[in-house]
Amino acid sequence: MRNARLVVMRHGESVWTDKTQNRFAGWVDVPLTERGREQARHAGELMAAEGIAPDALFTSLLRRTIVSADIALDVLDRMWIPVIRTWRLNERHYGAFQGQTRPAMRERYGDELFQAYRRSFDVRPPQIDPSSPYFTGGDPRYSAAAGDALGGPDPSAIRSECLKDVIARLEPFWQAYVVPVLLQGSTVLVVTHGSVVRSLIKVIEGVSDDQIVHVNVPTGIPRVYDFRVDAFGGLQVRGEGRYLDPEAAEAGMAEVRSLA
Ligand code: DG2
Repeated sequence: MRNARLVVMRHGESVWTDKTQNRFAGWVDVPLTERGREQARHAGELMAAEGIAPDALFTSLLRRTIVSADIALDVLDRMWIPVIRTWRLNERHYGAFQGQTRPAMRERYGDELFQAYRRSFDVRPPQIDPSSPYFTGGDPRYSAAAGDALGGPDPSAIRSECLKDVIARLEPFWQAYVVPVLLQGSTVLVVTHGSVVRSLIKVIEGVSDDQIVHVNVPTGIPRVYDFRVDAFGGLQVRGEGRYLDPEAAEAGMAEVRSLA
């Protein structure tokens, strides 16, 4: 019987999750703040203290995950592990909210609708206009990914997503690329975004569509899942997911809630 381990982490604070900016990022490729870089270093230290040594890395195509992962792996002296980057681990496409401040969108749509756009399972924010400077449709990183063998939407045509859409585009990638590595008994590090971590929590922990609205994800704190590879070659999760620094995770969740 083999064991496997999955470590999922939202990137460190970005310049748009910083309170002074407080803008929706989605697919806009914003950098980390110095605090975000520090959070990533701390994430590496937390993993080192637990004896976690990732064998493989998965990130989105956005620099806030790429840089966070590099910083954490540098602390662990494991920058050499194989890496796959995919748009399927990108943040939820935030549609017309991309580049806008949270307070302005709350003001425009009212508390209830704003909360539904931000946290519901199946309500998409209004679509982004292709003429917007925050529309990423023409970006070469997405045209290169169009028409891959996994099916689903053409990423350069996506104009808004809800959590349900994220799960649908992530699932085939997960089955094809992440599960086989876990089945080898490896430790997999996935550095991604708030909505993708929420999607993984929902699927792995069986959180209902109604309850997932209450789940917020702190920046830069690794969340660990342990699995057993069963006799039929399936993955059985052992226990619940746990943040490596529960106190900092609680504070981070409260901070995310308070952004709006
Ligand atoms: C945030 C999530 O995602 O914002 O897209 O602005 O920082 O994990 O890439 P990130 C964004 P909220 O849904 O928490 O408002």
